[in-house]
Amino acid sequence: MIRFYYSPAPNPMKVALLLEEAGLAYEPIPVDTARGAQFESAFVALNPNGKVPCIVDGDAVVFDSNAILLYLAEKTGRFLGGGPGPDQAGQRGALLSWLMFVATGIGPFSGQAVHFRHFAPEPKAYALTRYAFEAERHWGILEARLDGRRYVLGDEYSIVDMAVWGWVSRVPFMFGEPDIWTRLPNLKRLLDEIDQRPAAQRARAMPDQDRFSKMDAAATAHMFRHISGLGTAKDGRD
Ligand SMILES: N[C@@H](CCC(=O)N[C@@H](CS)C(=O)NCC(=O)O)C(=O)O
Repeated sequence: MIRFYYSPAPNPMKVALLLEEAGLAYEPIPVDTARGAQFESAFVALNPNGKVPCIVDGDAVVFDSNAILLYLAEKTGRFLGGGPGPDQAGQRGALLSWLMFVATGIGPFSGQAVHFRHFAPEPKAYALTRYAFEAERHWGILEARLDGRRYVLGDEYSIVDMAVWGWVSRVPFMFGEPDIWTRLPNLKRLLDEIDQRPAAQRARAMPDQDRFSKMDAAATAHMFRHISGLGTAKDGRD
């Protein structure tokens, strides 16, 4: 049975979706990041980065959401974006490129865009502008990619779409723009389509919201340790 360390945040939710899509047996283990559980030594021993998600599958410990997506897709041989065919190398190239684009671009810039718009102390104008600009540029690239394609890799639903799904519902909050979908209609179409999937509904229903603390002052102290001065994962403190 796979142990799945999670919270209801974008990166763990991608993995919840794949676990549900693949019908894998798993035990969800909540990590209350708003109270610093990600820095407890037992968890840091699994993920030295002190962040969710992380899975334990027998002898394999896998952290970082996109690594977990690839690990589970390869384990099951599903959602890799292309069946056997003449263009397998091309499909593999596209899968890796778009997955890493989400991992290194969409995720980090979106996270920082949310941070600077909603949580960072003043002065923040420069950082807010820079991260909003870069996040929107990355989302614009995905929007263009989805023009004339049902999914990011084409006709087949893959782990790349699941990686996008983890973040895309946060886009209006990220930019402080409820109407932003008028500029990103293909992304909204993808979000709506995946939201309709039973696996997505199970993934969203899975986290018991009562088990996770809210983003209050204690949460920001635990999550923004460069401000609060609390130790980091390196300290491995409980
Ligand atoms: N690169 C990592 C990032 C993981 C990450 O940032 N997780 C967030 C939730 S989406 C988290 O654990 N935040 C708590 C913290 O930063 O202390 C991944 O893709 O899994």
